[in-house]
Amino acid sequence: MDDTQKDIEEEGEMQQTLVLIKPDGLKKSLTGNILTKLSETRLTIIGSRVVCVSRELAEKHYEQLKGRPFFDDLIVYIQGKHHHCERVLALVYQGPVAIQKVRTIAGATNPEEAEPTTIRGAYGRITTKGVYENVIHASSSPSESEREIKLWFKPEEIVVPLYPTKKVIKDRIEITEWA
Ligand code: FUP
Repeated sequence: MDDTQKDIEEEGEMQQTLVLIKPDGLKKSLTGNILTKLSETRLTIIGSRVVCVSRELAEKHYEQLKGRPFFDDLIVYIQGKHHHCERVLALVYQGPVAIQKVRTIAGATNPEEAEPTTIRGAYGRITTKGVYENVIHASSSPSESEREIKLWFKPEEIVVPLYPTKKVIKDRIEITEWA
């Protein structure tokens, strides 16, 4: 039995999870603190990107929340428009029971209800408009993590093979290369 199989037997199902360090986390220079906290999970980072979030990407990411009263503010927030910092750091973590491990360290959605030692408890706040600026997103289930990872990452941006891929030849597509 190799080490990975041993981990799965001892610790549970091998999973991937999408983590977003949201614009408030970047603006407040919390990236290092958040990554240090997440390293307590002993999970492996298998992908990372700094992303300028378009409205389309934001709406697809939060598609299940469409229609909720806070939806429009949430889309503006995740695009960084509240923080003059239109960036999100997207990461994929992998390891046994990754989804629950990251959500436990992230804490409750509402930063006021989150344990003070969690990321959201320590660094989150609720704006006067009632939007939870909770610093971090973490996938909630295996089906959501697959949907979200495919939304935020291309296959070649993840360092291990995760999901089935296909080869397509795209004609007349303009790409930008280093000059
Ligand atoms: P979570 O899985 O913990 O990120 O929680 P949800 O998917 O329910 O919520 C997604 C985001 O919506 C939260 F990160 C913050 C925002 N939200 C609010 O602003 N107000 C609410 O009442 C609920 C969620």
